[in-house]
Parts: sequence; C-alpha cells; structure tokens
Amino acid sequence: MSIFDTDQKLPELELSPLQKERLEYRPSICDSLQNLEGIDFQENGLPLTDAAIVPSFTQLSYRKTVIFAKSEKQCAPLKVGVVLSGGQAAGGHNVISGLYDALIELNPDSTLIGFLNGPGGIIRNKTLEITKELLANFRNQGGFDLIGSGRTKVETPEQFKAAHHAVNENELDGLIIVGGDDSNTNAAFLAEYFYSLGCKTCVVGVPKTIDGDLQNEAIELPFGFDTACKTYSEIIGNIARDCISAKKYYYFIKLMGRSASHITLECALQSQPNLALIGEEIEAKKMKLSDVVQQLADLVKDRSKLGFDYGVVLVPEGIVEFMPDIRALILELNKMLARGSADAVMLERTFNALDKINYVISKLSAETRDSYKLLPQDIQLQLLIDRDPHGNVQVSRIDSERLLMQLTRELLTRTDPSIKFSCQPIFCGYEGRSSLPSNFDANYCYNLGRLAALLVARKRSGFMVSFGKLAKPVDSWEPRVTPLVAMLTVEERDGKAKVVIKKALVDLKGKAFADFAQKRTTWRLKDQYCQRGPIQFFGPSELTDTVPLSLVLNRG
Ligand code: FBP
Repeated sequence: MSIFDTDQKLPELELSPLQKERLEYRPSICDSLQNLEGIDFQENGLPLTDAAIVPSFTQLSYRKTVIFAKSEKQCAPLKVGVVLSGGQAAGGHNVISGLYDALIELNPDSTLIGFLNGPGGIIRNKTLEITKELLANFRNQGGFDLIGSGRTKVETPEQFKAAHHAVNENELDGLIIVGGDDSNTNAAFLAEYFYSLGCKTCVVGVPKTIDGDLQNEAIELPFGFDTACKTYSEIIGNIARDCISAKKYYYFIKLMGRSASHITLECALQSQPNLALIGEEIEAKKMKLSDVVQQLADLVKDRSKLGFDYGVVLVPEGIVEFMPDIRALILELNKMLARGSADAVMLERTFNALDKINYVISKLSAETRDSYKLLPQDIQLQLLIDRDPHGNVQVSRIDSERLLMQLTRELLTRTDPSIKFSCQPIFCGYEGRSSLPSNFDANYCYNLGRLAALLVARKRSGFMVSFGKLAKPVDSWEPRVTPLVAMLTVEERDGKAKVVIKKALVDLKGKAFADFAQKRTTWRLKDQYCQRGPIQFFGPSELTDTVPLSLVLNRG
C-alpha cells in the first residue's frame, strides 16, 4: 500500500460567517514554546519500580523529564502521523494545526499525515496527507471530520505488527495519539513495542476527552472538557430560564460523562440548578437507587411547600453504576450474558420482550432480582438489549434521567398523590463534543500539538504532553512532558488484571466539590439559576477567555 493511500472523502460543508471568522483566529502560544529551535529536554533516569508494570516495559525506563535544556540543534525534515481516537472533543483540529505549524517551523520540508477514522486507520494503513491548503478550512473548527476518529484498539499481536508495518511503510519519525485513558495506555504499549524492534518512530500521547476523567498530577485537564461544559451550561441556563418562566415542569437533564461526574459538577457550578447528582458522592454514601429516588421526591415535596412545582435536576450519564445495588445487577448481567454464553444465546432466541425479562428474572440471584424487578419495563429491556460486542451493558445508553423521573413519579403518587409533578427529560450529549472550540480549547490544543511536534523532533518516545497553570493566562502556561509508564497502574477489568491509566473520578475532598457542596443547599429551594449564554469569541477577555470553574477551584 502506498503512502497517502486514502479513500477519505472530505465533506463539502458550507461554512457559516462565524466559522469563517474563526478560521482567522490565531491561537496564543505560551511563552515557553515561542522558540522551538532553542528547546531540548533533559532526562533524569529513574528506574521503573512498580513490580506489576515492570514486566510489560523492559524498554521504556521510568524517566522524569526536565524540560527546557537549551538547544542549538538543526532539525532534519520530519515525517509524522497523527490519529484521533475515541469520542470527539472540541479542539482536535487545533492539535493537528499546532502540530503541522510546528513541524513546518522546525523544518519546512516536514510532512504530516493523518491516520483515518481512528486507530483502525493505523492497522489498515489508511492515511491522508495534511497540507496547509487542507488545514485552512479546519483551523479552530469543531469536530474530528478532517481525519475522523474511531474506537478500535491496537491490542492483539497482529494489530501491533500491522501498526509497525504502517509506521515503517510511511517512514514515520513520530506517531501522535490523541485520546483518553485507553488510547494513551495503548500508546505506552506501542512505544515499548517500537523500541523493542529498534523502530525509529516516537510515540507521543495527547490527552483528550470531554468527560474530564483523564487527569492526574501531570494533566490538569484533557482538552474538550471546557467547550463541552460551556455548551451544556448554556443549554441548562436557557432551560432554567424557561423553567422559572413557565413554572410547570421539572427538567431532568442528563449530561455526558460515562465513568465520572466531572461534567455534571462543572455544569452545576456554572448554572446553579436545584439539584445535581454526583455519582462519586452517591457511591461514597452507598446510596441505592431507592435512596436517590427518595432524595428527588424530598426535593419535589420541599419545593412544593413553597409553591414551586418546578425545578432543574442534573444527572450524570453514568449514575446507575455508582449505586451499589444497580452496579451489582449490571455485573451479574454482564457475566450471565457474556457473548456466546448459554443464557445469551437463549435470550437471542426469545423474541417477546416480556419473555426475555421473565427469563432473566428466573436466572438472577435473589438480591439482584429484587433490584431488577424495581426497574420500569423499558429500562429492564434496555439492560438486556443494548450490549457492547463483549456482551456488557452499555451504561451510557441507559435512559437514567427517564428512569429517575419515572420512579420519582411512582413514589410521589404512592406517598403524596396531591403533589404536582410534571417533568421533561433532556439529554445533553453529542452537541457538546463537536462545538466550535472555546478560546481555551483552541489555545490549549494548538499548544499541545506544538509540544508534541517538539518531542518528535528531539526523538523522545513514550511521553504524554500537557500544560500546568492552565487557570492562568496562556503566556504563563507551563509545558509538561510525562512518561506514559509513570501513569500506568494495574486494575481488575472483567475479572482480569490489566495495565491501565486510571480514570480520575470527582475528588470529594477537592475544592470544586467543596464549593458546590456549600452552595447547593441554597440552590435547592431558592432559585439562583445562572444563564451563562453561548461561548463568546469576541469582546472583553472576561467573556472570551474564561476557564472551567472547577479548574480554577482545584488547581488555581
Ligand atoms: P471518550 O472518552 O472517548 O472521549 O468519549 C466520551 C463520550 O463522549 C462519553 O461521555 C459518552 O458516553 C461516549 O463518549 C459516547 O460514545 P459514542 O460516540 O460511542 O456513543
């Protein structure tokens, strides 16, 4: 297969006046990365000590990198490949722009190629050459459509071989992997594999996910989180204004964030709803589904006493997995209906929905059977049908906002039938992933791309790029380069020990949660909704250059 063998058909989208205006935006570059030629990295060699990780990484030493040694080095032309992995996040096109501009700055004969439609594009060696002309229509734009994305993982020995073949065939000096915790775990393994084969391709990770759950000492925030939260908070603010005008509905708003409630916490701080459920708190307090429903019914009753038969409730997408009873049910269902199991086959052959449900009830243990029976029928069915290729329940597809609405209504009808409870479900999801990136994400991503290019130029492999002091103006952001292996740990997944980058959950001891916990008592009964309005690109910097409130509170 030849280099730049592509079947990618770029959509011919018509750009709106705002999109055209955004093409002209010049992202700010932090002071430390102004002059790329003058920068090199110094390393402190520290041995990898984690006994569980060592056997998988004999090549990558656990290096602490001290960035900013002076350099006089001339850079030869570089060939670099980039891949976008997982769900969209605003700013992906700016990672590519920052990468491209930096490569050309380092040597005008450098080339950048994109692997198409996610890591699957590496395995199949499907590429697109990224040129100045091509990029011209994608700068500061939302989405990932220039090269696409995908959720295929590079995991099997055959896939590793295919990846090696692709980088060799394309003679790549570097492979930039833009993704979340899983994709960057993959990046560490690929870097190790390429090293062991003496392959020159450096692997560099870039932290992406709107969910905000790729955070640690080195990574203050993955990109895309800011834009998604601003987009959702705009919607929540508008809905709250409608709510307080019509005074007749409870709006149950589900927000994306499969495994952590960072988005819900940030949106709560920005929009000040009557109630925001935080999964991590529910888990810490061991609240069952019935406890959460009771909490909701109490809210409705208390507000009703004040004459408020309306309200705004935020629900994180992954909420049910934080409830011990529902988590136990999901785990049991995952085991029972694992792909190819006798029960899974039996269920496939059963066409009637009620028969499916009854079959599962007959198979569940006594404890989980009761939890399952508590659920409304559509959710019972959803748990059986919406399963991923391994047979696992797709938690993000569960209509948790409808589930909570329905159970709250049932409880109120039983206990306080006179209370008025009309509600509307709303899902804030995909629209937050591909919005025009905020200035914060546009700048952040451009700088991430720039730093990734520099790592390849200095032949450093197996690192993640990030920035410190993100709550400060761009000039003072601090570039960080962290060994991917330093982020790895061993966790049990599907009953097996697996090397992974740990997902960061909401820190209940953190300042952002504390601030929220202190204010929420007032928000519960007094309506203090805040309408932040749309993301601003023009005007005073107080409007255009805001950063996530949780970032300011936790890291500011
Ligand atoms: P990533 O972790 O890959 O960035 O994706 C996050 C996310 O946006 C979740 O919040 C959501 O549950 C999921 O993607 C939806 O994925 P899909 O595009 O496969 O429906």
